[in-house]
Amino acid sequence: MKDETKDLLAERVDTAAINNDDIVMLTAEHPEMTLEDAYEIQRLSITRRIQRGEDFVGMKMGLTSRAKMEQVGVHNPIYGHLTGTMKRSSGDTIAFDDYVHPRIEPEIAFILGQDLVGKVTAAEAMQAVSGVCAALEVIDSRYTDFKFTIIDVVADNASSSTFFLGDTVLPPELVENLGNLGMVMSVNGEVVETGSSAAIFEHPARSLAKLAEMLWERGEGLSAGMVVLAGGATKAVHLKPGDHVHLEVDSLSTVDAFVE
Ligand code: OOG
Ligand code: MG
Repeated sequence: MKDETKDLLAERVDTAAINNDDIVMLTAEHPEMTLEDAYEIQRLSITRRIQRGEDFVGMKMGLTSRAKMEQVGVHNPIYGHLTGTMKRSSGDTIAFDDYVHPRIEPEIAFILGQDLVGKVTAAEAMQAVSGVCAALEVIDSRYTDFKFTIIDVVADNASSSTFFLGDTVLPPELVENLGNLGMVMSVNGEVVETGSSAAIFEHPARSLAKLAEMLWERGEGLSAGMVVLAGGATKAVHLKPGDHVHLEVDSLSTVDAFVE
Protein backbone atom coordinates (compact mmCIF):
# COMPACT_ATOMS: atom_id res chain seq x y z
CA MET A 1 0.00 0.00 0.00
CA LYS A 2 1.33 3.43 -0.96
CA ASP A 3 2.38 5.91 1.74
CA GLU A 4 -0.08 8.50 0.49
CA THR A 5 -2.95 5.99 0.74
CA LYS A 6 -1.97 5.25 4.36
CA ASP A 7 -1.92 8.99 5.09
CA LEU A 8 -5.40 9.39 3.62
CA LEU A 9 -6.77 6.44 5.59
CA ALA A 10 -5.19 7.71 8.83
CA GLU A 11 -6.95 11.02 8.19
CA ARG A 12 -10.22 9.16 7.58
CA VAL A 13 -10.20 7.23 10.88
CA ASP A 14 -8.96 10.28 12.78
CA THR A 15 -11.68 12.53 11.33
CA ALA A 16 -14.35 9.92 12.10
CA ALA A 17 -13.15 9.84 15.73
CA ILE A 18 -13.23 13.64 15.97
CA ASN A 19 -16.73 13.94 14.48
CA ASN A 20 -18.21 10.73 16.00
CA ASP A 21 -19.15 9.57 12.53
CA ASP A 22 -19.29 5.94 11.57
CA ILE A 23 -17.39 4.87 8.46
CA VAL A 24 -17.27 1.88 6.13
CA MET A 25 -14.51 -0.65 6.87
CA LEU A 26 -11.26 0.40 5.18
CA THR A 27 -10.68 -3.13 3.83
CA ALA A 28 -13.92 -2.90 1.82
CA GLU A 29 -12.23 -0.32 -0.38
CA HIS A 30 -8.68 -1.64 0.12
CA PRO A 31 -8.71 -5.45 0.23
CA GLU A 32 -4.93 -5.35 -0.32
CA MET A 33 -4.32 -3.74 3.08
CA THR A 34 -2.07 -5.84 5.38
CA LEU A 35 -1.86 -5.94 9.18
CA GLU A 36 1.44 -4.03 8.97
CA ASP A 37 -0.26 -1.35 6.83
CA ALA A 38 -2.95 -1.15 9.52
CA TYR A 39 -0.42 -0.64 12.35
CA GLU A 40 1.23 2.05 10.21
CA ILE A 41 -2.15 3.78 9.68
CA GLN A 42 -2.71 3.59 13.47
CA ARG A 43 0.70 5.23 14.06
CA LEU A 44 -0.06 7.95 11.51
CA SER A 45 -3.42 8.66 13.16
CA ILE A 46 -1.68 9.01 16.56
CA THR A 47 0.88 11.37 15.00
CA ARG A 48 -2.03 13.54 13.89
CA ARG A 49 -3.33 13.63 17.49
CA ILE A 50 0.14 14.50 18.83
CA GLN A 51 0.42 17.28 16.25
CA ARG A 52 -2.86 18.68 17.62
CA GLY A 53 -1.30 18.79 21.10
CA GLU A 54 -2.39 15.48 22.64
CA ASP A 55 0.18 13.60 24.79
CA PHE A 56 1.05 9.97 24.18
CA VAL A 57 0.44 8.45 27.65
CA GLY A 58 0.35 4.70 27.14
CA MET A 59 -0.85 1.66 25.27
CA LYS A 60 -3.61 -0.91 25.45
CA MET A 61 -3.88 -4.54 24.61
CA GLY A 62 -7.13 -5.67 23.04
CA LEU A 63 -8.76 -9.02 22.40
CA THR A 64 -6.77 -10.80 25.11
CA SER A 65 -9.75 -12.66 26.60
CA ARG A 66 -11.92 -15.32 24.97
CA ALA A 67 -15.09 -13.35 25.78
CA LYS A 68 -13.78 -10.30 23.91
CA MET A 69 -12.52 -12.33 20.95
CA GLU A 70 -15.86 -14.07 20.58
CA GLN A 71 -17.85 -10.85 20.89
CA VAL A 72 -16.11 -9.22 17.93
CA GLY A 73 -15.14 -12.34 15.97
CA VAL A 74 -11.41 -11.51 15.93
CA HIS A 75 -9.22 -14.11 17.60
CA ASN A 76 -5.80 -12.48 17.88
CA PRO A 77 -4.55 -9.89 20.36
CA ILE A 78 -4.01 -6.38 19.03
CA TYR A 79 -2.69 -3.16 20.53
CA GLY A 80 -3.59 0.52 20.43
CA HIS A 81 -2.19 3.86 21.59
CA LEU A 82 -3.60 5.93 24.47
CA THR A 83 -3.44 9.72 24.67
CA GLY A 84 -4.02 12.12 27.54
CA THR A 85 -7.39 13.28 26.21
CA MET A 86 -8.67 9.69 26.56
CA LYS A 87 -7.84 9.56 30.28
CA ARG A 88 -10.43 10.04 33.05
CA SER A 89 -10.47 9.47 36.81
CA SER A 90 -12.94 7.34 38.69
CA GLY A 91 -16.16 9.32 39.22
CA ASP A 92 -15.84 11.39 36.04
CA THR A 93 -18.71 11.87 33.59
CA ILE A 94 -18.56 11.45 29.81
CA ALA A 95 -21.13 12.69 27.29
CA PHE A 96 -22.87 10.00 25.23
CA ASP A 97 -22.96 12.41 22.26
CA ASP A 98 -19.15 12.40 22.10
CA TYR A 99 -19.19 8.79 20.84
CA VAL A 100 -20.51 6.76 17.90
CA HIS A 101 -21.78 3.66 19.78
CA PRO A 102 -19.79 3.33 23.01
CA ARG A 103 -19.31 0.12 24.98
CA ILE A 104 -17.57 -0.36 28.30
CA GLU A 105 -15.43 -3.20 29.65
CA PRO A 106 -13.60 -4.09 32.90
CA GLU A 107 -9.83 -3.99 32.80
CA ILE A 108 -6.61 -4.07 34.83
CA ALA A 109 -4.13 -1.23 34.26
CA PHE A 110 -0.38 -1.17 34.83
CA ILE A 111 1.75 1.92 35.42
CA LEU A 112 5.33 1.40 34.29
CA GLY A 113 8.16 2.52 36.58
CA GLN A 114 10.82 1.49 34.06
CA ASP A 115 11.14 1.14 30.30
CA LEU A 116 10.03 -2.24 28.99
CA VAL A 117 11.61 -3.22 25.70
CA GLY A 118 12.09 -6.65 24.20
CA LYS A 119 10.81 -10.18 24.27
CA VAL A 120 10.31 -10.82 27.98
CA THR A 121 8.57 -13.29 30.25
CA ALA A 122 5.54 -12.27 32.30
CA ALA A 123 7.73 -12.13 35.43
CA GLU A 124 10.29 -9.93 33.68
CA ALA A 125 7.52 -7.65 32.41
CA MET A 126 6.22 -7.24 35.98
CA GLN A 127 9.63 -5.96 37.09
CA ALA A 128 8.99 -2.84 35.00
CA VAL A 129 5.61 -2.24 36.70
CA SER A 130 5.41 0.26 39.57
CA GLY A 131 1.62 0.30 39.98
CA VAL A 132 -1.51 -1.73 39.37
CA CYS A 133 -5.08 -0.42 39.39
CA ALA A 134 -8.57 -1.32 38.24
CA ALA A 135 -9.81 0.39 35.08
CA LEU A 136 -12.87 0.76 32.89
CA GLU A 137 -12.32 1.17 29.18
CA VAL A 138 -14.87 2.79 26.87
CA ILE A 139 -14.36 1.45 23.36
CA ASP A 140 -16.00 3.03 20.34
CA SER A 141 -15.37 1.48 16.97
CA ARG A 142 -15.62 4.03 14.22
CA TYR A 143 -16.98 1.31 11.89
CA THR A 144 -20.66 0.92 11.09
CA ASP A 145 -22.43 -1.52 13.45
CA PHE A 146 -19.18 -2.09 15.42
CA LYS A 147 -18.21 -4.69 12.77
CA PHE A 148 -14.62 -5.05 11.58
CA THR A 149 -11.78 -7.35 10.55
CA ILE A 150 -8.55 -7.45 12.56
CA ILE A 151 -6.95 -5.17 9.94
CA ASP A 152 -9.73 -2.59 10.21
CA VAL A 153 -9.78 -2.50 14.01
CA VAL A 154 -5.99 -2.09 14.19
CA ALA A 155 -6.14 0.83 11.74
CA ASP A 156 -8.85 2.36 14.00
CA ASN A 157 -6.47 2.31 17.00
CA ALA A 158 -8.16 -0.75 18.48
CA SER A 159 -11.43 1.19 19.06
CA SER A 160 -9.72 3.29 21.77
CA SER A 161 -11.72 6.23 23.03
CA THR A 162 -11.70 6.73 26.83
CA PHE A 163 -10.33 4.98 29.91
CA PHE A 164 -11.07 5.50 33.59
CA LEU A 165 -8.42 4.61 36.16
CA GLY A 166 -9.20 3.63 39.77
CA ASP A 167 -8.07 6.06 42.46
CA THR A 168 -5.71 3.71 44.27
CA VAL A 169 -2.63 2.50 42.46
CA LEU A 170 -0.92 -0.32 44.37
CA PRO A 171 2.65 -1.50 43.96
CA PRO A 172 2.49 -4.97 42.37
CA GLU A 173 4.05 -6.67 45.40
CA LEU A 174 0.99 -5.64 47.41
CA VAL A 175 -1.45 -7.25 44.97
CA GLU A 176 -1.77 -10.88 45.94
CA ASN A 177 -3.12 -13.16 43.27
CA LEU A 178 -2.98 -10.64 40.38
CA GLY A 179 -3.59 -13.62 38.10
CA ASN A 180 -7.01 -14.41 39.55
CA LEU A 181 -8.78 -11.35 40.94
CA GLY A 182 -12.58 -11.38 40.89
CA MET A 183 -14.05 -8.60 38.72
CA VAL A 184 -17.69 -7.49 38.95
CA MET A 185 -19.11 -4.78 36.68
CA SER A 186 -22.51 -3.24 37.46
CA VAL A 187 -24.64 -0.76 35.55
CA ASN A 188 -27.14 1.30 37.53
CA GLY A 189 -26.81 -1.08 40.48
CA GLU A 190 -27.32 -4.30 38.55
CA VAL A 191 -24.49 -6.74 37.94
CA VAL A 192 -23.96 -7.05 34.17
CA GLU A 193 -20.65 -8.93 33.88
CA THR A 194 -18.58 -11.02 36.27
CA GLY A 195 -15.16 -12.43 35.61
CA SER A 196 -11.60 -12.79 36.74
CA SER A 197 -8.28 -11.26 35.81
CA ALA A 198 -7.37 -14.84 34.85
CA ALA A 199 -9.47 -14.32 31.70
CA ILE A 200 -7.01 -11.64 30.52
CA PHE A 201 -4.53 -13.74 28.52
CA GLU A 202 -4.50 -16.21 31.45
CA HIS A 203 -2.76 -13.52 33.55
CA PRO A 204 -2.61 -9.74 32.99
CA ALA A 205 1.20 -9.89 33.23
CA ARG A 206 1.25 -12.21 30.21
CA SER A 207 -0.72 -9.61 28.28
CA LEU A 208 1.88 -6.96 29.20
CA ALA A 209 4.71 -9.26 28.08
CA LYS A 210 2.87 -9.98 24.83
CA LEU A 211 2.52 -6.25 24.19
CA ALA A 212 6.27 -5.76 24.73
CA GLU A 213 6.91 -8.61 22.29
CA MET A 214 4.53 -7.25 19.62
CA LEU A 215 6.17 -3.82 19.89
CA TRP A 216 9.66 -5.35 19.84
CA GLU A 217 8.84 -7.07 16.56
CA ARG A 218 8.28 -3.59 15.12
CA GLY A 219 11.40 -2.06 16.71
CA GLU A 220 9.41 -0.29 19.45
CA GLY A 221 8.96 -0.50 23.22
CA LEU A 222 7.24 0.87 26.29
CA SER A 223 8.58 3.76 28.39
CA ALA A 224 8.61 4.48 32.13
CA GLY A 225 5.52 6.43 33.16
CA MET A 226 3.22 4.84 30.59
CA VAL A 227 -0.18 3.37 31.42
CA VAL A 228 -0.91 -0.06 29.91
CA LEU A 229 -4.41 -1.55 29.76
CA ALA A 230 -4.19 -5.34 29.71
CA GLY A 231 -7.50 -5.96 27.89
CA GLY A 232 -11.15 -6.50 28.78
CA ALA A 233 -11.80 -9.47 31.08
CA THR A 234 -15.41 -9.89 29.93
CA LYS A 235 -17.36 -8.87 26.88
CA ALA A 236 -18.10 -5.16 26.54
CA VAL A 237 -21.52 -3.70 27.40
CA HIS A 238 -23.42 -0.96 25.51
CA LEU A 239 -23.58 2.42 27.23
CA LYS A 240 -26.55 4.77 27.25
CA PRO A 241 -27.15 8.26 28.62
CA GLY A 242 -27.74 8.21 32.38
CA ASP A 243 -25.67 5.09 33.02
CA HIS A 244 -23.54 4.73 36.12
CA VAL A 245 -20.99 1.96 35.65
CA HIS A 246 -19.27 0.57 38.74
CA LEU A 247 -16.38 -1.89 38.73
CA GLU A 248 -15.12 -3.85 41.71
CA VAL A 249 -11.88 -5.78 41.45
CA ASP A 250 -10.65 -7.89 44.38
CA SER A 251 -7.79 -6.20 46.27
CA LEU A 252 -7.94 -3.08 44.05
CA SER A 253 -9.98 0.11 44.36
CA THR A 254 -13.35 0.44 42.65
CA VAL A 255 -13.89 2.51 39.49
CA ASP A 256 -17.00 4.55 38.64
CA ALA A 257 -17.92 6.00 35.26
CA PHE A 258 -20.95 8.20 34.60
CA VAL A 259 -22.60 8.91 31.23
CA GLU A 260 -24.74 11.97 30.58
C1 OOG B 1 -11.44 -3.86 19.98
C2 OOG B 1 -10.72 -3.40 21.22
C3 OOG B 1 -10.59 -4.53 22.21
C4 OOG B 1 -10.14 -5.18 24.60
O1 OOG B 1 -9.92 -4.84 25.76
O2 OOG B 1 -10.26 -6.35 24.26
C5 OOG B 1 -10.27 -4.10 23.58
C6 OOG B 1 -12.95 -3.86 20.19
O3 OOG B 1 -13.47 -4.72 20.88
O4 OOG B 1 -13.60 -2.98 19.60
O5 OOG B 1 -10.13 -2.96 23.95
MG1 MG C 1 -10.16 -2.83 26.15
